[in-house]
Amino acid sequence: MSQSDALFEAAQRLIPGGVNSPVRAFRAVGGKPFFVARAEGARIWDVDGRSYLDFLGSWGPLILGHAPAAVVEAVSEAARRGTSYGAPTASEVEIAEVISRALPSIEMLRLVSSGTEAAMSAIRLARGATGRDAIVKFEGCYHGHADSLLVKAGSGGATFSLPDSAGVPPSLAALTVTLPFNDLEAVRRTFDARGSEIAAVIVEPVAGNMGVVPPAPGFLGGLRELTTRHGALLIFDEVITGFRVAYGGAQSLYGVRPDLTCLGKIIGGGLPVGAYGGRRDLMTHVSPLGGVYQAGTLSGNPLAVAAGLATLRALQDPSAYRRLEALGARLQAGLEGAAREAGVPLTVNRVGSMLTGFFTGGAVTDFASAKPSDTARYAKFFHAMLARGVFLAASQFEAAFVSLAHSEADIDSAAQAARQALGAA
Ligand code: KE4
Repeated sequence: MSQSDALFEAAQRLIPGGVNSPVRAFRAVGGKPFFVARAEGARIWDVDGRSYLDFLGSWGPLILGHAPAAVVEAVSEAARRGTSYGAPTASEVEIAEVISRALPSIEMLRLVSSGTEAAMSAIRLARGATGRDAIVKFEGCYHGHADSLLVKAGSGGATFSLPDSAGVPPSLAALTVTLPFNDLEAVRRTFDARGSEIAAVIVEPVAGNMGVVPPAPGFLGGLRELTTRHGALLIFDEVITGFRVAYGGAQSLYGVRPDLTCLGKIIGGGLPVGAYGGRRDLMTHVSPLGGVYQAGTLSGNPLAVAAGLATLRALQDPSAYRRLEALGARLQAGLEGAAREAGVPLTVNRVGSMLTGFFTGGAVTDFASAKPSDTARYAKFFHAMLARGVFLAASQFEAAFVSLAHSEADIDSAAQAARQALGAA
């Protein structure tokens, strides 16, 4: 028995599914997860000594790759001064300044410890600031596991949603409307019918959680216009896209200014950090200034902030995003070429260094067009790539990520592995 299998057996006795986050259990692709021994740069090693080129990057945070020297040094140095104080530190002011300068829509922000906390808090703030209860989200977009966001489209258009998890009260789910991503007409109809009840629209400006789906031209601008007209707030969930698709996030790439933004992943550099922020007149509703309560023992944790600051500083290098774009484009071309040679239908959606290869022939512009993807084919591809030393997301409906630690040779190796995995070589 491999070390990974032995660890997985032990883990399953104590941890649901043997993992601390469901998607790590490989349920969507079959097989058993490998257990990680260490990682460095673009590579990750399992406990049985096998190594893989890593295109998961911990689901997004590791835009610099694994264990970048600047991050390791910053965290080590911070740890020597203590790991948590429950009292404010200079580094929290510094990262707030860095984030606010990068995303000017964020005039004020609060650090939390996960993307879930960021989205949950932004929703509560939107409800508290507007005095309204209804929320609009989009099918296939994921904003963490807060009750109001674990919902699925109800039957028939703009009716309110149903719980998408046991334990979510139908009465709470009913306060969320779930609409098709990129369908501005559906949003318009919903506002015409219920505009005065809607506190906010929350959207991944580039969807990553149905696989990568870019916004249709005019979609984000249309959301901005509709929410403003009806007195609702526009929340961009940039937990993935923040500092990923551009230093200023998707809001800088598409030129649409949200009222509130959720951040996570990259701003923690691989340690637990989330943030929500936006218009000052909204953020002043947050405790202790206003009546919207939110708190956290480890919010702004000095080690996590040190990792985040070191990461954001590295991304201030103007060549960083040109390189991420070039590497992302190279990987997309490699995957498309492999599929073409093998005669396999593959639609690759990409924004910068985040991309998804959907095993379908048609365009993928929302969850309805993503769902017909051949998930069995993806599972086979995932394991064939793993066997060739390439680690992708363990689900068709997730994103792959390229980091600044990947070389052109790494990208070409992955493309060659894809040609073999798809039977083209
Ligand atoms: P966390 O609570 O997992 O830090 O963030 C929740 C979240 C919020 N918003 C967006 C757009 C997100 O993508 C996420 C989390 N992403 C998932 C996978 N795409 C994290 C992986 C996991 O659940 O283990």
